[in-house]
Parts: sequence; structure tokens; C-alpha cells
Amino acid sequence: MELTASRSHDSFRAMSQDIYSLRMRSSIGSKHISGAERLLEFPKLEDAASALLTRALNHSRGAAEKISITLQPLAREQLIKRPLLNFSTIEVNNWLQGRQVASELLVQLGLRSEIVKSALSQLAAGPSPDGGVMRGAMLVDAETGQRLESDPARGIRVSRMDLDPAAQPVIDRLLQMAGLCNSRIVEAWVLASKVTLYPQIIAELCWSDDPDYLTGYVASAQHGYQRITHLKEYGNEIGGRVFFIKPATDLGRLIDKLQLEPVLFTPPAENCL
Ligand code: WAQ
Ligand code: MG
Repeated sequence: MELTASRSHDSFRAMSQDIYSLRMRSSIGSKHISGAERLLEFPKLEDAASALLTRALNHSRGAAEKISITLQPLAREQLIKRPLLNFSTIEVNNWLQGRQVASELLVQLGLRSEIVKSALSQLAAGPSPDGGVMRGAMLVDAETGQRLESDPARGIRVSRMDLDPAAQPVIDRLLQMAGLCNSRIVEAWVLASKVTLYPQIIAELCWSDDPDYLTGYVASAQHGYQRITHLKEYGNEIGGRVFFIKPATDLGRLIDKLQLEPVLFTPPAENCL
């Protein structure tokens, strides 16, 4: 295991007023296994890092061979707080119906159907040049349908986001009441809420690369976090994310924000579960 940190242990303690970006990624050879992004206060780091290690070692895509955990302190002044997207779930009977619903939702947001169709089929075929999954998201130009990420095996990894600690009990209660208790939902909801903060992104489409997790979503500032209960078949290890980008976007600036702007999320505007 590689443990990378940008300060020595002593100065980590000295900086305990700061907030920390904690990231994990794991792989077997060139195969991406899992990743995670947290934004936490000092006292929570040890438990969170240990939970990420356990996740990487016991993953449905395989037990990781290489695990990198990166810890980086950030100044609290840089932090912004925003509300989570509104949340809804659309029940479908199977993945074919689910992909049809996802396409319709994306078209309702103003995307052209041939661009949606092409993005969906690239995602379904394995969006990395080797036909496997990417570590991050595909960026698709909403006008031309072209892929915009400079490294199509890596894509863009959104980072530096988490729930505001004060929101955690509220969100736990909301999810529990809806019978939806799992940290994966919170992580995806937080990620989608960060992605759709930037008006250059029209929408996000996602389904998991875990063979046993079939629910995915379409997210947009306009319609919120719209879960779809089946977006792929059980056993399928291909998943990923597509961000649909408005034409003439300053891509460098957008990518910086997605990767670097630290955001904590408060409960959604509507009690929508
Ligand atoms: N930034 C960009 N892309 C990412 C990131 C990230 N931080 N994390 C993962 N990806 C991409 C990457 O290509 C993965 O292969 C793919 O997404 C899937 O990641 O409400 O679990 O963590 O029930 O497997 C959505 C529905 C679950 C949750 C998504 O994705 C719900 C999920 P996974
Ligand atoms: Mg996964």
C-alpha cells in the first residue's frame, strides 16, 4: 500500500483546525477496482481511512492489489456549503426500461437524442480505450457528442466533497425512513450534487461498475437526483459516469472546480424522500 500525505505526521496534528481531503483508489494491474473521496475533520480521519481500506480489500470487483490513500489538508476558509439536490426514485422493471427512462430524462433536459444514445452506448461498451471502466467520468460535448477528457482511461475524478457533519443525522433519518440505508447512495448523491453545481454541466448519467449494484441515476440542477432502479444487468462489471458539457465551456476551469473546489452539502431544499 502507498500512503501519500503532503505533510509530516506532527504537522497534521498542528493543523487540526483544518479540514482534510481523503481519497482512496485501488486497482488490480490496470483494472480499476474502487475509489472514494471524503472531506473530513481531523478526529474522523483514522476511522474513515480504515473504512476505505476495508472497502478496497473486500470489493465485489475483486480484492485490490494496489491501494493508494491520499490525505491533504485544506484551509477551512476555502470551504463552501451548498444544499444537496432534491432526491427521487423511478422504479423500472429491468435495465432496458431503465436506460429508456434515462434517455428520456436527458432529452427532456435539452440534449439531442442521438448524442444521448451515443453516450449511453459508449458507457455500456466500456468507456476506457481498453473496453474496461474508467477511473473517472467521461466528458461529452452536448453539441457535438465528442469526448473531451484528455486521458480517456482516467477521465475526470470529482473530488473534495462530503456531507456537512451537521447534515449527517438528518440525511441518515431521511434515508432510513425511505428504507434506503447505504453509504453508496449518500456518496453518489453528494457527488452528483457537486457536479451539477456548475452551470456548464447540463446533466450527469451514472451507473455503478460493481457487478451487484444495478441502480443508477440522471442528475441535473433542474430536476435533481433522479435514481433509476435498474440501469444494468446483474453481474455486469461495466459502469461509469458521463457529464454532458455545454458548448464553448472553459474546460480547464471547469475541471479545476470539479477536482479542487471543496464543498460540504447540507440537506436538500425539499424534504423529498
Ligand atoms: N469522479 C468521477 N467519476 C467517478 C468518481 C468520481 N469521484 N467515482 C467513480 N466514478 C466513475 C468511475 O468511472 C467508476 O467506474 C464509475 O463512476 C462507477 O463508480 O442512489 O456506486 O462508485 O442508489 O461504482 C449510483 C446510484 C451508484 C446510487 C454509483 O458508482 C443510488 C456507484 P461507483
Ligand atoms: Mg464501483
